Amino acid sequence: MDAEGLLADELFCFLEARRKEDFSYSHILSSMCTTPHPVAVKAHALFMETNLGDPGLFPGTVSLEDELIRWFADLYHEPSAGGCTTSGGTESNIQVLRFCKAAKKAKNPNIVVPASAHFSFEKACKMMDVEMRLAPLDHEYRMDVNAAGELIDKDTCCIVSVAGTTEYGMTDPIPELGKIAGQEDIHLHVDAAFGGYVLPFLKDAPKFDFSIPEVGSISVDPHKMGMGTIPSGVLMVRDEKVFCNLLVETPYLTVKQAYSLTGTRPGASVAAAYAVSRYFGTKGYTSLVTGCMENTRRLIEGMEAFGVRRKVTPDVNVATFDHVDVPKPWIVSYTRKGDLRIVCMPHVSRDVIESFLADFGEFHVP
Ligand code: 0PR
Repeated sequence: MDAEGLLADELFCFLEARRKEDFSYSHILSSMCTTPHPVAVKAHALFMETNLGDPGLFPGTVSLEDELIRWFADLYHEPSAGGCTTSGGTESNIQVLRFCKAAKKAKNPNIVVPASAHFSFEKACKMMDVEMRLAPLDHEYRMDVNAAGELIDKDTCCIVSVAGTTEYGMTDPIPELGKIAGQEDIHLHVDAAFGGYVLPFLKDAPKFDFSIPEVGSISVDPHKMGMGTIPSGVLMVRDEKVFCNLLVETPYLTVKQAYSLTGTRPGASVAAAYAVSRYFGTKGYTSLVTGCMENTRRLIEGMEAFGVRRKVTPDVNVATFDHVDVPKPWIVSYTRKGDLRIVCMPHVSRDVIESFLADFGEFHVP
C-alpha cells in the first residue's frame, strides 16, 4: 500500500492497460453475458449510489424494482405474481431452495433437478444440507418426466426445471412436470435465467411460465439476454407468501424486516434492467431474439455444411456440435460431455458468425 495517493490520470492509464488485457466480446462465443445496451449503462450510472438494502432511503429506485416485477408478471401471464431482484441466477436459485426447505420442514429434505441443471443448485444444496437428486435426460437433453417422478418422495421440497439449459439450450417438459408437482403438492421452480428473456418473444416456443398452473417460481437474468448490467437477476413467485419464512428483523433500517439474501443491494443494475425493458418494449426484444435465433440457425447450417453435426436443435440461442477444435482467436466452450458449445448472444452478430465460419472452414480438416 502506497502512502501517497496516485494522480487520477496516472491511475486511469494503469487501469486502462489492465482492462486491455481482458478479452473483448468481439471474439467471445462462450458467454451468456454480453455488452450491456447503452441505455442500461446510462441508467446504471444515474443510480450508481442507490442501495435497495435500505429501501426507505431510495423510494424512487424501489418503484423501478416494483415496476420491473410487474413487467415480468404480465410477460409471464400472472399479473398478481410477485418477486424481487437478486444478483443473478445463482442467488435466485439459492433463495428458492431456502424457502422450499423452510416450508417443507422435512428432516432430510431433497430436491429433484434435471441432470442439465446449472451448478448453482449443487452450491445451494451443499450450503443448505439438502440432497440433490439428478433426473436423467431424454435423447433431446430434456428432463425425463417419468424418471423425475420416480425420484420424488415425501421429503421432496422442490422440483426444478430449466427453460433454456446452460449447455444445450433446451427446455424441460414443464407442463408435464407441473402435473406431477400438482399431484404431490411440491413446489415447481423454473430456472429461466437464460430463456426467460428469449422464449416469451419467440413463436411456437415451449411453455414455461405461470400459464402452467403448478409453476410456483421463475428466475430470469437481465444480465444475460436482457442486455442489462451485471449483477442483475429477478426471482418471480406466484405467491409472495413463500418469502414469509425467510423474514428476519432489521431493526435499524428504514424497513423492519427483510427476506433478501444479500444486505446492501445495487439499485443501479435494477434501474438498468428497468430502463432496457422500457426502451425495447416487447417489440424490441422480439426483434433482438429473432435475430439471435436466425444467427443460431445460420451457424448450425454453416457448421453442418463443413460436416460438423449439431447435437440437437435448440429452443434458445445456444448451438452445440460434435467435438471439434476451433481456430484462434475464437473463444468457445465445451459441455460436460465434450460437445462444442456456442452461445449466439446479441454481440455474436451475423457478421461475427460469417467471420467465424470463414475462419473455421480454413482451419477445419474433415
Ligand atoms: N441458471 C442457468 C440456466 C444458467 O445458465 C446460469 C448461468 C445460472 C443459473 C447462474 O447464473 P449466474 O451466473 O448469474 O449466477 N449460466 C452461465 C454459466 O455458468 C453464466 C456465464 C456467463 C458463464 C458468462 C460464463 C460466462 O462467460 O455457464
